[in-house]
Amino acid sequence: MNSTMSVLRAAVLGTLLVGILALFSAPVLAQDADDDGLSNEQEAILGTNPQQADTDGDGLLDGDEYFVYFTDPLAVDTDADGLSDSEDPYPRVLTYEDLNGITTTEDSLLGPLGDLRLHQIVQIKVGNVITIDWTNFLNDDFTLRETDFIISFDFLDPSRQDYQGNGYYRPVAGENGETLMEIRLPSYEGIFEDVIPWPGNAMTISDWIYHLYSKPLEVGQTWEFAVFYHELLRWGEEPFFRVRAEIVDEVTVPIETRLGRREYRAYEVRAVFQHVTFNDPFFRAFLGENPELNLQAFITAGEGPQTQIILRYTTPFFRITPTKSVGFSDFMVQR
Ligand SMILES: [Ca+2]
Ligand SMILES: [Ca+2]
Ligand SMILES: [Ca+2]
Ligand SMILES: [Ca+2]
Repeated sequence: MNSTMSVLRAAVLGTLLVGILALFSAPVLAQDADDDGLSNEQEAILGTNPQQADTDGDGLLDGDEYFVYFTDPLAVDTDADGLSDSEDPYPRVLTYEDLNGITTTEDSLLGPLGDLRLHQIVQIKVGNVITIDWTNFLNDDFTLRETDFIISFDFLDPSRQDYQGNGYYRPVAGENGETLMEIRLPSYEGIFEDVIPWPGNAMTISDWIYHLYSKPLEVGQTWEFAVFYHELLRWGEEPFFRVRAEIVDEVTVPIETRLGRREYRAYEVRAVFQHVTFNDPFFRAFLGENPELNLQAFITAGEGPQTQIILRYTTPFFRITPTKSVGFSDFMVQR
């Protein structure tokens, strides 16, 4: 009897002790010793110093780098363009996951204004794996000046030879001084080469979202611009869409991070991609005579360009398969 009582008493005491310890340890776990917006526990996950508010010494607090700027709290110059995170107008590397599982994309905006480049590594998996390493040399409004890229093809079919090819888009002057673009595009069928008329303000399919991202945003703003789509050119279609975009609302968008789910305030953008000249019966059947593609994007609302982060956008994609197909790719920033 006595021994049962003492076992019970020990168990009750033990439970109490665990409860008391939990009471004390909970605030310890949530403690932010250096007041940088990350708890000591979160700093352990990220590898930052819990006793130092700015671990990499670039002038931005560890917590702000992770949650606000999307930069690396362990690197002075996240995108390695020679400008430190605090002085870089576009300091971050954005990794997008295609929610359809077809494409992964990593984007870095490099250089100061006047020498702006988008470095992009894209991997497209449609059975075959295509990897493209792009550098788009951009005007300050994100229209394209010229491009250099390397494309690697890893074919699923063992009877096809894998290959790697260099490509480019280079502006050239036409006979009457008009702007033309010389294009060399390694593709499934080999190298595609052409010279096409180029509207001065056109951007590529991967740059259109940055055109909006580079601006101060408010609900009600609209833009019109031309977007170039590579694959259409190879299939003999007019490669340009006319796009009209409008900021229609302010919304809240959830995003998963290594430190859990966070809600971000964002602008909702509606964009209409209009293409009037599909000649190919496949595209006409799929998209109609005068197709309008209605796309949606979310761009975080912040104080100035350093806190504007593209969260999510949808873009038309044209799968590169022997039987062409058309659809939409939905991209989201991953942390
Ligand atoms: Ca901290
Ligand atoms: Ca810290
Ligand atoms: Ca820092
Ligand atoms: Ca930088």
